[in-house]
Amino acid sequence: MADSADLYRTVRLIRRFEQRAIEMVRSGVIVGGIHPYIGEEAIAAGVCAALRPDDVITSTHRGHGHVLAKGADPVRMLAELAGRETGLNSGRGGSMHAADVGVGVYGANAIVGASAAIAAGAAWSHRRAGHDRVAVTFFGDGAVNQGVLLEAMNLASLRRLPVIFVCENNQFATSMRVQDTTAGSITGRAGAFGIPAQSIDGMDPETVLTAASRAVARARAGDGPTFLECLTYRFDAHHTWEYSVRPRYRTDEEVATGRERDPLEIQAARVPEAVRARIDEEIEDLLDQAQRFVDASPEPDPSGALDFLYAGGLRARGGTA
Ligand SMILES: Cc1ncc(C[n+]2csc(CCOP(=O)(O)OP(=O)(O)O)c2C)c(N)n1
Repeated sequence: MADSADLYRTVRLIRRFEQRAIEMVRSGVIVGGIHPYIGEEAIAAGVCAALRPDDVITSTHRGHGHVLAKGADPVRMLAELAGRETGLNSGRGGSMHAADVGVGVYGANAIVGASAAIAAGAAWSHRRAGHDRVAVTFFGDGAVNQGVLLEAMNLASLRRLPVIFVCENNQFATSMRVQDTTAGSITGRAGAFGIPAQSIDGMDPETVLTAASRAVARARAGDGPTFLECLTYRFDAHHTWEYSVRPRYRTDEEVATGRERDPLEIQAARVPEAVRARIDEEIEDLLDQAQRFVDASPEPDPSGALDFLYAGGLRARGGTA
């Protein structure tokens, strides 16, 4: 079981990774921008701490935190964001489609809600193979009205699949407030399928870990899915594109209030200062190493742009096959 220092390490790694990635967006090393996970780190850290290495997750467009918390290499993840050959997916996945099957990351996913069906499928295959591996799917409040998520919940409940549905309710889908998009309640959707659901404080890593551990135990025992609505707040932009466009969908005062409870500070208060200092230093060293790795890594060769698209291979136009 993860202790307080382990959780602090994960929250801190995600926070600093995201801050470095934002700097690299600003300097043009990461092209196309990112969806920062700053403020929501407790959810990835707490849920993934409840999992075994052979359990799997599926993620979202805001997925860096999930990928890191499940154990992907931050160095190769940063190279992936920068589109380098040395990245987790040879630079082809990028920010919104990073995957690392070896550590159970069955992909971030830019299609809102879609990764739930992948998690349900993974859980079903585990069950059929006689394994007790669990699948977690992360998604935002914006996904709760997507048909594919509701279909995945129905299937998971019907077949008692070992899936945990983790809704990261940060109160916004891009610039739309959840109360302007969602009739009824989020947990009520799970109730309609007979899935036990709980609304929890998604800013506290230990609260998330406790709830996720219960859900994992239930899934592993064959008792089926659980739904966790984690109440959280996005501290930064929906997407780094907002830095230049500056849409006004929430006031500065509202953001300041939302940032008052910071998962990093909540977890830091539980860890002795000397331990924190050592962890912080290790993370800065690791991220320095990651940035040097990115700088030294080649850009992909354009002639390979179509590699990996089809199992049978496909050549660029003008090719011979
Ligand atoms: C099916 C689909 N519709 C629309 C979009 C465009 N889109 C990208 S992110 C986003 C908002 C998602 O909000 P939420 O699920 O709450 O996640 P958050 O961004 O708050 O983490 C939308 C609508 C998309 N990627 N996929």
